[in-house]
Amino acid sequence: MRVGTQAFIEQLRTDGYVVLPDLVGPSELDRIKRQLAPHLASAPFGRNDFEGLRSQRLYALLAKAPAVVDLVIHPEVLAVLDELLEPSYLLSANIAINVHPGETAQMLHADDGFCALPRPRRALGVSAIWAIDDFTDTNGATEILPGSHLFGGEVVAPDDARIRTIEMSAGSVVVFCGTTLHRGGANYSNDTRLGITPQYCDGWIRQIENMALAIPPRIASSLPPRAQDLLYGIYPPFIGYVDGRDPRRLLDGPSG
Ligand SMILES: O=C(O)CCC(=O)C(=O)O
Repeated sequence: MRVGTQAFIEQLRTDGYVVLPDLVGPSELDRIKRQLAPHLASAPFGRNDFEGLRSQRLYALLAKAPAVVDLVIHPEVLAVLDELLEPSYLLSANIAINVHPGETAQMLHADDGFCALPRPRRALGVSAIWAIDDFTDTNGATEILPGSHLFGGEVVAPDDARIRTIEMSAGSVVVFCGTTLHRGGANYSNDTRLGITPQYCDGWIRQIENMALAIPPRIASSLPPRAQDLLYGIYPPFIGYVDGRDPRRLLDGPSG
């Protein structure tokens, strides 16, 4: 299904998510994996059930693996964001999640749930989860409850029959509303499952990761201007200024 077509928008509005298959190829995936490898070699397992006691997480990802920027600013994904969010949206978090064999399913949650505003409401964020390895029904693929972006406070059982496993080949991405209930699945296989999740939010909301410290200007300066916008952009007319000026003026390069 092509981004922006009527059928595409219909699915997004009805189900609260879409899968965009095979957007990046093997050589780009290899480049990303090579940059992540030294970090994954020493990353600890998660500190709680949410992070995953058998999962590794890498935060501040653009400072560790700059090749990930191609996922963060992928035009097809940004086209979905343009359908769902106000202009001037920001990158809120950007995490690599390596789910090891033996990991159990995460709790169902909504990524913009930290915005404690009553539901149902429009999504204040949008998340993408990129399959860096194939996501299968046994290796911990993301699971989603279709239509849950429209829920109020409904309680959903962890084994609700409506929950779908998002099987997709490496290089594909699932994009979903910040209000859509989802979780990382259990890994019953013998292999790890690597995913990367850039999460975006409206520009007036505080980013989950403190991007000014996680990806400081010396690193942001070498990223493409679109990525700089997503890290440091101003929400009009002036939310986010530094000393009264657009922070992108502090960066070297084309935007500086
Ligand atoms: O790794 C996944 O498939 C989902 C992870 C997730 O939803 C999260 O940690 O917020």
